[in-house]
Amino acid sequence: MNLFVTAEFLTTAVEKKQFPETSFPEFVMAGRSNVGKSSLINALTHQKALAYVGKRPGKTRYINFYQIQERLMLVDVPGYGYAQRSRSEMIQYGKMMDDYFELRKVNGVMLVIDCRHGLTEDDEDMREFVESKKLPLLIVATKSDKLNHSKRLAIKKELSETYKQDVILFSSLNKSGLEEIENWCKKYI
Ligand SMILES: Nc1nc2c(ncn2[C@@H]2O[C@H](COP(=O)(O)OP(=O)(O)OP(=O)(O)O)[C@@H](O)[C@H]2O)c(=O)[nH]1
Ligand SMILES: [Mg+2]
Repeated sequence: MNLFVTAEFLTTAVEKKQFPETSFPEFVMAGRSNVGKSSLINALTHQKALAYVGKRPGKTRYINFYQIQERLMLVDVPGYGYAQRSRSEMIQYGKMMDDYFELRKVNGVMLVIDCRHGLTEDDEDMREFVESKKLPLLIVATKSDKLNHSKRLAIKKELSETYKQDVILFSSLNKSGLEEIENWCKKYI
């Protein structure tokens, strides 16, 4: 059975007191705005509109928790690098993310990047942060439908060699890579 089917929206949190009182293993999507984190959640849960997907960046503003029975949690967080945020929003965002990683039982982090752009400076910071917390990290290079087969192979090789990290190419349009991502998660439950 697919790991994340039967997922249901549980709650949205702006600050730590709104975090749910669950302690199931959580997998969280981190990444820049507009790379496709919410689309990845929809693909993993086999639902069309569980997480809100938008054409413009900055669609996910808060931390959204999706619960899978009494077992698991998928967590969608706002993307970083979204320029339209005010200074106070940026501070609130940083605090919310720090609290998230401090307080939750995170079993794995998916660092979602656009396969055409590689890791930005913000992504590098996130990668180092996750490494410092000794959490399992998977680089999900999404929008792979935008590249041809040989480009996809070359990018996967380059990312794996550069970061010595698990890398999966993914497309929320044709769902390639979906099973691989699920299998990665299964290793860390
Ligand atoms: N071609 C293609 N487009 C995608 C893919 N994944 C997401 N998109 C598109 O990219 C845009 C952003 O997708 P989202 O899933 O909302 O991105 P996000 O990372 O959640 O964005 P924020 O919530 O702003 O942080 C939407 O227009 C999606 O349809 C993909 O694999 N291939
Ligand atoms: Mg989103």
